[in-house]
Amino acid sequence: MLSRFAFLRNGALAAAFAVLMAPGAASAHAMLHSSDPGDGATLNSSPRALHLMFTEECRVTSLRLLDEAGKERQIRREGGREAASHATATVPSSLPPGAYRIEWRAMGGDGHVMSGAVRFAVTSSR
Ligand SMILES: [Cu+2]
Repeated sequence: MLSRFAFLRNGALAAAFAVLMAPGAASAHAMLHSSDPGDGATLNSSPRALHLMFTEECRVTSLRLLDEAGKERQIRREGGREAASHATATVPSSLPPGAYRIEWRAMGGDGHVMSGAVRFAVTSSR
């Protein structure tokens, strides 16, 4: 009986997922799904890398890290420039305490250009 309950529950999840993935939702263009550091995060040490995860594959055409003075900090993009659902950049030198902004720009599979920013703070560097 347990397996039957599991089957029913999976069926309900599949139905809920089908609603979420209905044509209206699926035709929406790619958006930022999540990031690391997350938007609004406060870190007690400099991040070694920045990760952006998108809701679908897109081509990230610009990825910049700015400090609170608006000065661009060096980061190094990882991986190729082909469409992907995530983008990663390493942070070669430790960031001093302060507020930072990751500014990104990407083109979705439907040709729409998206852009956004993720803000985070570093409270002490180690
Ligand atoms: Cu779009």
